[in-house]
Amino acid sequence: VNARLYGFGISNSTQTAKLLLRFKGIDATFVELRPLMYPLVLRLLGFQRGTVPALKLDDRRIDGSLEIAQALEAIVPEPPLYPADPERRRAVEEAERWGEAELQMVTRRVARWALAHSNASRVRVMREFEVPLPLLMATLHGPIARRAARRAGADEASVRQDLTDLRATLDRVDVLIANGVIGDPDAPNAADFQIAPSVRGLGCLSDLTPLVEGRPCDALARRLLPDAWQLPAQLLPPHQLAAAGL
Ligand SMILES: N[C@@H](CCC(=O)N[C@@H](CS)C(=O)NCC(=O)O)C(=O)O
Repeated sequence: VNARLYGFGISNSTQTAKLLLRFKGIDATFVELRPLMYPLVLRLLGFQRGTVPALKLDDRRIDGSLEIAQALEAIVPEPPLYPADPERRRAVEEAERWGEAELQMVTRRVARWALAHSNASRVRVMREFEVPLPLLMATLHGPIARRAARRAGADEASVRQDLTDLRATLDRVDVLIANGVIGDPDAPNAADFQIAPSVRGLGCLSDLTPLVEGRPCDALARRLLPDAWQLPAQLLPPHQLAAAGL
């Protein structure tokens, strides 16, 4: 098959699509989109949703990480993304849907709000990544960051709730591992690939690393995604970190 994946590197759902393609042994061309214009670019390319990941598979256009998993499973059944046993399969599908609909959004809201809520946070990121003219670039990126946060529904209150619930959210992933739904190194499944990037993304926010580090879900995320960026500390303000018990 001819596969072309549109996405961007730091996006959790793009990482899911990359893991799925690699697992199925499909050598896709990766097209890295720029954060500002990509919803429009994707629509011009004929995709419906304007979100990443978006996959062109021969003549088909597939939006969304869940849909990509299903399409790949249909054209390349081996190795399987879902267990053969019906009960185990239901558990994996449920975990995958939770990872896609809820966990992904936690990482997305927290990360986008961290960049949107203060110029000082953006300056820290620009400095960390040695972007030239960090003060100017942080200011210029303010409107982009705020719009991205709004699109994800990330505001003061939703992020406070995400942080209040964060330990319980990570516990839920650890329970999935303890119950054998995900985390088998010899037979990773669609839920592993859906959940790991969002856990990895939370751990990469240095403010939150202490909450993630050392957990079974952290080990799983690091095993599947050994290379990751690390964002500097103090992107989230103290009152929000207090909501997470930090
Ligand atoms: N649940 C969808 C979510 C995809 C999604 O929202 N991706 C983000 C990037 S991580 C995006 O493209 N957002 C579009 C926007 O901000 O307008 C999936 O797994 O494919």
